[in-house]
Amino acid sequence: MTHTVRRFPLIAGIVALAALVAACGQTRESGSSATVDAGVGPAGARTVDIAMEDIKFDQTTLTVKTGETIDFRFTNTGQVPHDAFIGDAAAQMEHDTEMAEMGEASEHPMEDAAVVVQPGDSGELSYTFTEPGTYEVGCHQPGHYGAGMKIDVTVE
Ligand SMILES: [Cu+2]
Repeated sequence: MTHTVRRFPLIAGIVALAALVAACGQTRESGSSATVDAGVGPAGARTVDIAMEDIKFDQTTLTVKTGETIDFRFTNTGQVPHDAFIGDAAAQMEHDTEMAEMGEASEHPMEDAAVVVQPGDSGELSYTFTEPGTYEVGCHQPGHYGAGMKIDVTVE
């Protein structure tokens, strides 16, 4: 009869162990699912300093990642006004034609992707390159783009 008495603690122990294993399994699952979203974060804008000289930018190429935002900081170290217009080659040609037709006395048209910088001054232009491809930063003061005042931007 003494055997019957010993069985109860043994069964209770197995039940307690099974409950403990189940509890551990649940904790591990919820912990791993919480780490899945942790890798996604906002990408910070990159600042690129560029000097405007007579008649060129001090750098001629730039490579950016698709979706990257560049904060351009232009400093005009030359003697004449310069500007920067961002767009693909077709947009550059179209913009250059518009600027030439307006003449030297006209004001630069105010556009989102353009900034005019007077001699000794500086200007900023923030631009997000949303599509892969080739773009340009061109100066469209009369004759400047034609003289090669541009930066080739590769978006990869
Ligand atoms: Cu220029």
